Amino acid sequence: MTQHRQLAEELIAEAEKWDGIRAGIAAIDEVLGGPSYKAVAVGSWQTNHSEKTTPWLPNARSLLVLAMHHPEDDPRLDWFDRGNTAGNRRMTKISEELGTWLFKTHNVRAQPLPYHVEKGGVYLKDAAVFAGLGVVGKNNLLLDRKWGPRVRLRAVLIEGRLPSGRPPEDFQPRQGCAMPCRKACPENAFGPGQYDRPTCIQRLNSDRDDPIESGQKDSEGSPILVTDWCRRCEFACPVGEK
Ligand code: B12
Repeated sequence: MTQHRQLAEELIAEAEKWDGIRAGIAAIDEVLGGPSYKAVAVGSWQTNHSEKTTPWLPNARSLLVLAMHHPEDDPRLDWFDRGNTAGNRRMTKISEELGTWLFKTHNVRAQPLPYHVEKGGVYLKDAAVFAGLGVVGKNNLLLDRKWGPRVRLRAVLIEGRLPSGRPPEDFQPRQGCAMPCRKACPENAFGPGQYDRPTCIQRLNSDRDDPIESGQKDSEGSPILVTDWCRRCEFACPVGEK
């Protein structure tokens, strides 16, 4: 086994020690040449996500891609509160700890990337496909081999070039799919035959305008309100564990 292959395997194993995490390696060049970078995004999505833009680590050629299980019965991971979600905070912590481990054990640098592409992140579904974690389904979501669409994704830049995964050929959930996601969408965002971004944005904007009570109170005793984003196209999908 080459040194690089061994490092990649150790890094993936270290990431998968965390509960509910699957990991893979993608080549940056493949991700930057992927379909999302070629697509023209219609409709504008504004967020107040609190993240800093940082320049990319020089000489990084690989991405560690993390998929975190986001079960249906733990909606809190997705609740948007004070500039972030609990799920994103957990993934940032895991990414940082893996970066520290990699430097300490192998003297290789790593850089956790922001969530948003505009702030220096990458298109994460493409990254997950090229890392071999799954495929993009009819609901326009990454279908992880184990958990289907019920995952949240993150990427960490890795110095140097590690051997990467491949889009899985033996996992083809799209074949013969009856597309229940398309009927489940409350906005009929798949009405035109494929995912319509402006229609979906409309729905998520209305979720934001209509926050729910989190069950927690702030220091003054007032209920903390959070955004509970729509997940119907995830929940309707028969692929993977709930
Ligand atoms: C902006 C954004 C939004 C916007 C716009 C979404 C959009 N798709 O355009 C809004 C707010 C509407 C939104 C909605 C949702 N989002 Co969103 N979103 C993002 C974000 C930040 C960027 C996505 C983007 O702009 N893509 C570019 C547009 C042009 O392309 P696209 O529609 O995604 O389609 C591309 C891919 O499907 C890809 N693709 C298709 N087939 C194939 C095949 C191969 C081989 C490859 C390599 C690629 C590929 O190419 C398409 C373009 O041609 C990502 C995080 C990130 N950094 O990637 C999260 C992300 C995609 N969202 C996520 C989620 C969960 C959601 C929602 C369910 C809401 C929620 N509860 O969070 C819905 C689902 C909508 C849907 N069915 O697609 C998750 C997806 C997890 C997963 N399993 O895939 C991500 C990865 C964030 C995360 N927390 O992990 N989102």
